[in-house]
This record gives sequence, C-alpha cells and structure tokens, in this order.
Amino acid sequence: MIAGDLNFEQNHVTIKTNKQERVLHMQSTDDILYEGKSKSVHPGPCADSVILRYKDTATAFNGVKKEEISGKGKLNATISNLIYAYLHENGVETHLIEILDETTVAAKKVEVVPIEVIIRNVAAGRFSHTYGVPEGTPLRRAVVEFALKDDALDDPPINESQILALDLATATELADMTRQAVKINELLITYFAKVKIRLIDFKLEFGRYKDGSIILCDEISPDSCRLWDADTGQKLDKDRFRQDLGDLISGYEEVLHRLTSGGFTS
Ligand code: AIR
Ligand code: ASP
Repeated sequence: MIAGDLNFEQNHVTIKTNKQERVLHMQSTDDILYEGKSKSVHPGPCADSVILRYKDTATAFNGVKKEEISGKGKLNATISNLIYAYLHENGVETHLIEILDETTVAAKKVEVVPIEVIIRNVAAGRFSHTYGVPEGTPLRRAVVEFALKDDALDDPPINESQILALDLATATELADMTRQAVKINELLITYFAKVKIRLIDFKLEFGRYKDGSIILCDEISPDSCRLWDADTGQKLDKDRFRQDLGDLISGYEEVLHRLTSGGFTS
C-alpha cells in the first residue's frame, strides 16, 4: 500500500498523513495508456500507479470471437477484487491498491512479464486437446505451464529454457512466479471449495514493480479461471461464451452470489 491514508473519490484522491491532507487530481480515464481486450489502463492518481477499467467486451480465441456483454466488466471486477482481498489476507502480494468504483481499481504500475502462468488441477481446454485427455479427468498433481503473451501468435506454450533463451524473465523471476502460482492455487482451491465450486484451471499474470519485486497483476475472474459447480459439473466461467453454452452473465452472477453468501465479503 502507498504511504499515508488514501481516500479515492470520483476524480481525485485524498492522502491523509498525520501532518497534512493532500488532494491529487486523477487524470481523466479518457486518457488511455493501453487498451486491452477486457480492460483499459489509464494514468493513476499517484506516481507508480495506474487505473484499470474493466470492460464489458468478451473475447475468445484471442479476439476472433468478440461481443459486448452488459454487466460483465462489473462482475469480473467485483469477483477479482474479492479474490485479491482474500489472497492479500493470506500473504500474497498483489498489484491492487484500492477499489475506485464498480469497474475501476487503482493498481501499482508494473512492467508486465510477457508470460502467462497457467495452473491446472483437472484436464480441460488446451491440455485436453493437446494430450488427448478427456475433459474432467483429475490430474494427480497440479500442472504448471507457461504461455507467451502474444495475441498474434495465439499465446503459444513456451518452456523455461525458451523463456530464459529469449530473455523474457530471469530464472529467479520464473521460480518466484511458479512458487506464487502454486501457493495461489492451494489458496483458491480451498476458497472455491467452500462454496461448492471446483477450480479446474486458471491463468495468472505477474509484473515487475519498481523495487524489482514480482507481483501478481491482471485479474482473477471467471474470464481467467475454469470454475465448475462441484455437484453438477455445470460450467460457470468463460467457456459458456467460448463454447456457446448459454448466458455468460448468469454463470458469473452465480459465482459472485456464492462467494458473497459464503462469508467471503471482505
Ligand atoms: N486463460 C488462458 N489465456 C487466457 C485465459 N483466460 C485461462 C483460461 C483457462 C486456463 O487459462 O480461462 O482457465 C487454461 O486455458 P487453456 O485454453 O490453455 O486450456
Ligand atoms: N483471453 C483470450 C481472448 O480473450 C483467450 C481466451 O480467453 O479464450 O481471446
């Protein structure tokens, strides 16, 4: 967290310290640093921060399938904020500084490591297709995979040797990302199991903060996780959109409803 007591309002942030009260005017969110597929990044209220705005755009297959789905941004923001609060309480450092409103957060400015870390507990998606393992097959141990963050190349799998050879991350950074991802998996399996949801797999992104530390960034939401109802196996995540399984919003609302009525309201 940033030093002092931060209070974010509509378009400014008040920083209270024991000596003074300062008001910093935020840049307008019309000012875009980066336009992502599901979020936009804007200048932050303080140095070393950015504002992230969750959008209603749903994409799959790296943008080949695209639709505006009203309410998706708000649901992903709310779910991701709940998960980040839980991870923070359990000792995982994240980029989240403060929730600004239903679709925007202030986050630490990081240099995003161009590697997706994917963790799998049950076979599905690319793992099932690539290795011919039927969807739903439990895996004896969690699988850790890396993918290159590159839409034009369809985020291809990449291994440690290739990451090091291409200077995409150092061995220490990669070990740190893996250690954090394994810990996050253990925490999230428990978190979702309490509300009868199975965590099948998910994707994480990490960034380099100004002090050189590697911290969790981006979002953790039904856009980035496969989440199945523990009793019925019903899919509650973005596969509803990818596979045309029906209304995406009702699945995401079900996830949020369970997390908030399951005692995870912080
Ligand atoms: N993922 C990967 N790239 C973008 C996303 N959202 C997530 C998927 C799934 C996991 O990573 O949502 O939860 C594995 O995806 P796949 O396609 O490799 O099976
Ligand atoms: N995140 C990618 C996209 O938005 C891939 C996916 O989720 O299927 O297109």
